Amino acid sequence: VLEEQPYRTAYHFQPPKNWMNVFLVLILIHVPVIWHVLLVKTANDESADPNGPMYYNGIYHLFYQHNPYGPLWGNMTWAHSISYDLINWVHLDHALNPIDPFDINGCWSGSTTILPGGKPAILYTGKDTKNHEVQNLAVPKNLSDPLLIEWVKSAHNPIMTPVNGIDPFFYRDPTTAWQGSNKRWRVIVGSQIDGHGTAILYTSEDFVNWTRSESPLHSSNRTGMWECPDFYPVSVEGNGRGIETKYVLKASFNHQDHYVIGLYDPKTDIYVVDTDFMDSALQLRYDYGKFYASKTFLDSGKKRRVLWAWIEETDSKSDDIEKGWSGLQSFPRTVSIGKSGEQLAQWPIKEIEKLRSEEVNIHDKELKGGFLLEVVGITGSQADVEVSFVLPKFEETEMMEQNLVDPQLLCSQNQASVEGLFGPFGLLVLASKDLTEQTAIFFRIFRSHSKYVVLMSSLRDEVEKTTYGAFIDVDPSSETVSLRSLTSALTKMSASGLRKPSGISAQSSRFRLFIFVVILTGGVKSLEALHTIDHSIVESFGGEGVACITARVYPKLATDKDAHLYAFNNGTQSVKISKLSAWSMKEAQFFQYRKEERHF
Ligand code: DQQ
Repeated sequence: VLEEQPYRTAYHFQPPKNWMNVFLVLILIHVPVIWHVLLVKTANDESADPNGPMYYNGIYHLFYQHNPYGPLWGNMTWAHSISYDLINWVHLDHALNPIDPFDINGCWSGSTTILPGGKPAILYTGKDTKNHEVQNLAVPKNLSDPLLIEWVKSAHNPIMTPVNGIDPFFYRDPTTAWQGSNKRWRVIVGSQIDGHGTAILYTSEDFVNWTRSESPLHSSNRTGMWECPDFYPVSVEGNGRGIETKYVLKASFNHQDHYVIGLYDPKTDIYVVDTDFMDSALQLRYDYGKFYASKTFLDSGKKRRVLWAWIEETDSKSDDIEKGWSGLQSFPRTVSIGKSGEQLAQWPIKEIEKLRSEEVNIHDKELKGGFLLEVVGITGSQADVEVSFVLPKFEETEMMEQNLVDPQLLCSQNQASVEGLFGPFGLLVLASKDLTEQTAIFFRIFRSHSKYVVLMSSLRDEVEKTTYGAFIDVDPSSETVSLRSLTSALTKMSASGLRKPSGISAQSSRFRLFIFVVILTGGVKSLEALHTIDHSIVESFGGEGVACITARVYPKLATDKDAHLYAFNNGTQSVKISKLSAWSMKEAQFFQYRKEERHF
């Protein structure tokens, strides 16, 4: 199966696909239920935006935009899966099907809210008979069902409509609702008004009758339509003011998820942002690679906020038809305010450690300029890698000619093949033995005015040539910058050793480039990175999670047992790997729930 499907992931969430003629029994200990479940074939699956993730009565629910009839976008339906650990999943029946006049052309994105008394409710966008966007309500059919399998749509639908200047084609994706100080419910809906991205604010007493507020919660004349807005509190340690609560507003536009942080007054609904969308040089984004239509939820059990996102394919539509599926969900990440108090920090949820198996460690290994070190003993196509580099003579860095520019541009001019002083150094993941195929994730250090700049990059194949870049703003007192990435493979590497890289070349037939630009304002001596790799996806975390880059990679040679992992240094100066820990990753379990086989 894996040979036929080298790009299916092992531990990233995907809808069911492969039919296996085995009967599996899953015993779930949290409820006195034994389910008999069967993996069934559902060829042709498309999955997109995560919708309404929630933690409810000890169970994680994930709904998502899903095309049950084909591998491309269309026939939008809310698919529904549940989990006890956010790793292993049971796929349930669809929660919302587009069959009513107010959603006949699609059940588009939305959110869940847990109402007082523990009653969950879905707010979602329906494409109605005229293809207009309207907002609808649905609630569980039977609250005593621990799995909340069936949902009923409200008789009052649609409960919000595009009137008074709202464009019916730019009006969608209601957020999780929250209560302001007068206990009235608030919700925002993404829109574009006079060409400007807008979060239209509504309030309600009863969750059914909604009144549009005079002013939107926020808008920006620097962007167009805001899709999938998200709005939530974060605790920030104020300068001598103790802990204060700030609010994050995320909007999806330009194929990217941008956020702002600000102060929200629950009495007046006035939201004042620190720096507006597209204003700062940093352009705050969750991820500087492929990462869209994301949504967070409060995990009240573990007291953390968890982030999901749609990771689209970057191959062609005909590739998607051939492989019979498209779309992944990111590995769930915790999200909180970073050390600077100005950026969010993300990290794969701790449960990822449950998936780690074989472990390899490298300590205090010098990587001379121009050398390559193979990391052996783990499965390179299915791995989690943490690496920390130390820079011995950090003062001698190259000058950057211009002021800081777009990190993507900066990096595309300084690819892994271009020799520098410090860097490029980093990892080659999903690399073939002869290095004709590789994904390089690397640091490159420059001095810019009084700052050091570190580029972190990765190379990809010919499908999409986009290079990704991220700035990392580092606390001057910190001596460490961190980065992490996750991968997935099947065989163990057999040999280790240092040898001169011969194939790190921009002319390589298949390569990909990610960039992390780290702005160092202090005496940073070490650089850490975390990479998670899973067959066709690499997620990298830098700067202790303030800069993340996710990319899809479609190796032809470096698949499964033929995927290799290397550390490399293509600069002239030596760097030292102070520590590298890599793990093979186990597969997550996915089950298909079948109603008739549920026994109490
Ligand atoms: N996807 C949904 C919309 C949303 C978009 C439709 C974002 O509701 O705006 O599938 O990817």
